[in-house]
Amino acid sequence: MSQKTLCIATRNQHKTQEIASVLAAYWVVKCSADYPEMEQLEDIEETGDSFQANATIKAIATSQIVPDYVLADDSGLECDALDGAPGVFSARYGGIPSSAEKNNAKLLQELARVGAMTPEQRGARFRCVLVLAKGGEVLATFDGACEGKIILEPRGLHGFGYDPLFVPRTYTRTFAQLTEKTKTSLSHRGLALKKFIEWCQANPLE
Ligand code: ITT
Repeated sequence: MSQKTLCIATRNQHKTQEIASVLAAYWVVKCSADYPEMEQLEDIEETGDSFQANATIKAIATSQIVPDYVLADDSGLECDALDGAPGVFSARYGGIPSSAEKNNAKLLQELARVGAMTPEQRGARFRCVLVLAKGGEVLATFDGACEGKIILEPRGLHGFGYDPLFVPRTYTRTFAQLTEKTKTSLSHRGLALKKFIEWCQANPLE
């Protein structure tokens, strides 16, 4: 793969960091904030009812403005005991203005409210959908999921979002207690990025 420029269509610096760490070997990685022309774009409304729909909305809107290849990430957490919530509302689950603290507090409160207090009742997964676009056209879509469970109180200082509450299957530590490298080796985003890299190797871009 030659070193082309890839714009990560996100305002979430944690996502950009995780994605850039993996893709920097292949791409010159930028994010939406690196493009002055993006200032003309109002907040992109994520009106879809799936990660795929919202990642597509972000990828198309951004690639209509920036000249480079664009990769959008839509991701979130699904809890079995909450019928898949917070799902596409993960970023703002605890209300607006959003914060990880409010989201995590609401998640613990909701799981307690429905009586899901044992590890067996607290099954959950992170999902990530990545959409590659250029010039307003979708080129490809990649997804990844990571199964695990939600613990009773936050542990760890790394990562972002729900990481201090999520223990991946076969692990005892939360995502926030693992290094970024270990998290990425098993995470929803890491798995989707692996598919993206394999796709780029099979489909060299102009
Ligand atoms: P952009 O739309 O600008 O990309 P965002 O943070 O609003 O930023 P999403 O709409 O995709 O992005 O919401 C993703 C939310 O899901 C994120 O804010 C976290 O609350 C949660 N999330 C996703 N991936 C996560 C991860 O790896 N670790 C912890 N929480 C994660």
